[in-house]
Amino acid sequence: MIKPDGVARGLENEIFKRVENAGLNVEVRQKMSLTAEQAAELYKPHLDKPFYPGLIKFITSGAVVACVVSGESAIGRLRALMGATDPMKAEAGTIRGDLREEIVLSEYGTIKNLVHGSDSPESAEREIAIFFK
Ligand code: FUP
Repeated sequence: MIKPDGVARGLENEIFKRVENAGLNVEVRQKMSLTAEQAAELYKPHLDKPFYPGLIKFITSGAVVACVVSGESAIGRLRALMGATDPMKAEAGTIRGDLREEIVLSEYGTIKNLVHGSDSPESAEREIAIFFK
């Protein structure tokens, strides 16, 4: 998923280019605004975290692009391409490292890191069902 900061900054094509150049396939892409219910479901694993309320506000603050990405070892390779959660720690050559803003904290106190990627086949299945009925 391209998050609201990536969409607002017009980085969709740049991000898709990087994903496809890495040999992964973007099978489905759809721009949408997440409902409060979708956001809560997506970030259910973070319900107890102090940053959870801000995360929900941030992710519903603008359009996102939900995607289904496929390919050999797609999850691990996409996450490597995304870089570390904190863009200030993300290496050069990664999406978060190369495309980060000077200030990576959102007005909601959460990290603006441009993209989200499922971290396991189980979470991919769970998350795809949130976006695509
Ligand atoms: P990731 O798997 O890299 O997307 O990161 P996490 O699942 O650990 O975190 C989900 C989102 O919560 C991150 F993308 C950004 C946000 N977050 C914060 O805002 N502050 C934190 O300290 C940790 C995560």
